[in-house]
Amino acid sequence: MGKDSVIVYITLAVLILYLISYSPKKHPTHNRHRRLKLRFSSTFTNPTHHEPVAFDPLVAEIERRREDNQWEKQYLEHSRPEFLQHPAPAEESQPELDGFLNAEDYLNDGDKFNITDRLVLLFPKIDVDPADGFVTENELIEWHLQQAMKEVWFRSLREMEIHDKNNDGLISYAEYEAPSWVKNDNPSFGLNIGWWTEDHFNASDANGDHLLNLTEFNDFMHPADSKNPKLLQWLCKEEVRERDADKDGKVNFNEFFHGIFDLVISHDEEGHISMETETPAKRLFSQLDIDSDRFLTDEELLPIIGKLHPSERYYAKQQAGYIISQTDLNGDGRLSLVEMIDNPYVFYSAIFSDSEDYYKHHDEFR
Ligand SMILES: *[C@@H]1O[C@H](CO)[C@@H](O)[C@H](O)[C@H]1NC(C)=O
Ligand SMILES: *[C@@H]1O[C@H](CO)[C@@H](O)[C@H](O)[C@H]1NC(C)=O
Ligand SMILES: *[C@@H]1O[C@H](CO)[C@@H](O)[C@H](O)[C@H]1NC(C)=O
Ligand SMILES: [Ca+2]
Ligand SMILES: [Ca+2]
Repeated sequence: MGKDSVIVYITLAVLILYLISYSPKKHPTHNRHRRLKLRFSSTFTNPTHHEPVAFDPLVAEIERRREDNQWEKQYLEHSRPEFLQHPAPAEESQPELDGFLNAEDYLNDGDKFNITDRLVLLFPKIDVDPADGFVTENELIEWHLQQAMKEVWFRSLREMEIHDKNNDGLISYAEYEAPSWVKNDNPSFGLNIGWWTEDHFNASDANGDHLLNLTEFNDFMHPADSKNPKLLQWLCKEEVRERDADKDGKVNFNEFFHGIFDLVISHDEEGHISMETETPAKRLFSQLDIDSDRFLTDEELLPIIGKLHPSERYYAKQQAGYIISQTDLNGDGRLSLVEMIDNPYVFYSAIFSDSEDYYKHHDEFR
């Protein structure tokens, strides 16, 4: 080793020590560097649990690959450090991620994953209706919905591969194995009693061939997002069964008020119903009680089933609303590229290491 390189190394070492000791104080709190953290989703073990989708499709892709056991294995076996040199692409093509020693290091390396550049790249993809240089709440909702749908299909496809033992692209009930927590006799699981049963399976089988193709299987996994009337009816029946405390097969006002009505309020997108008093609950109850027998049947619950089991659109709306509230600094209800670039972490909040609380209220759903 030459004398010059020794000097270079010592200089570097001093510089690094200086940076380590000094940098935390240098950054103002609101702008401190926050480490982006990949999530391991629990949706895999409990598919109806909901988590916010990644705003950035590239992050979603990394998360998906990282969750994928095969990729995980591949990435341990074939880590190829040369890929660490490759920056995130400026165009749509996905980078070779297989070799990244640590995808999180990649996300947190400003030279490879520059959040400003990502937002500049993504902005015109979101600003489409119309493309006027501003991102509206509706554009954000559509964007998140697209990302969520990709996520949902990916999960259903992977789940399908696990269950489809004869590899014919269809699932029979014999092939399907309900998750272990379904069979668990633990009383705390009692509420979920009808899920993943043969009844649930049959209702998902739209064309009645006793097999689920990917569309039907995806509906099976996400009944609230389904358009299949048989499945929606099953979901309503299931709702009655869960709420029916006195086991008479119908929902009376008390059973409606404590359980169903709270959920309707918390998922009311327009915020019309806000008071938690009996009056609006009674009004809604009598609206739903078509035959006025003072009980709600499964058919009568159909109009509000989307509020009891929020759809992906509901969550997309929630995420869009959150982003606007945090980012729309001039209060005109829409986002300019400058506003987005000034608040980059809002868009990556789902993967903040310190974001765990933001979406905690989602946990109430199975
Ligand atoms: C990201 O790129 C922008 C220019 O596009 C640059 O101004 C900024 O310093 C870069 N940030 C990092 C962390 O490298
Ligand atoms: C589901 O459908 C199959 C085939 O028609 C039938 O044999 C089975 O009894 C049904 N199961 C339930 C729980 O309805
Ligand atoms: C599954 O079958 C339904 C008809 O029951 C059809 O509309 C749908 O396109 C099929 N999905 C796939 C992925 O083949
Ligand atoms: Ca099969
Ligand atoms: Ca009852």
